[in-house]
Amino acid sequence: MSDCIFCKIIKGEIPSTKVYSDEHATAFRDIQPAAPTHILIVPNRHIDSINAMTADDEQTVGYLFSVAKKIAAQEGIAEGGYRLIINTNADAGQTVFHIHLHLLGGRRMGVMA
Ligand code: DGP
Repeated sequence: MSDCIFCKIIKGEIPSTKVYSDEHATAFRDIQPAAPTHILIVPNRHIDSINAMTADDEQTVGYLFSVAKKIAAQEGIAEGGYRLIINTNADAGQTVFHIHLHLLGGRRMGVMA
């Protein structure tokens, strides 16, 4: 999508601190980190949200978790632990409508709100 900020990051049209990329997914540091490690893992193909997912997207979205596992090890937080979150629509606080998996770690997480 031409006006999607994450599509622009994937294409390198706007700057970001990328930590991983391959033909299916890209990961970069969140601009407003909520933890010492806060990385967003996104599919290279634009999908608005989990609500917009179709059966064809299952592999792509599932793959984000494999990338998260790899990055958690790379960041040295795999053993200590980490949290993976996908916000969907307003009540969850989704602000960017391109599916993204938040990888949070490097501190002890509180109880989920
Ligand atoms: P969410 O609330 O789940 O939609 O999370 C969107 C996240 O995206 C939020 O934590 C801030 C981050 N974000 C928004 N714009 C940018 C950007 O231009 N660059 C980077 N690196 N992160 C962004």
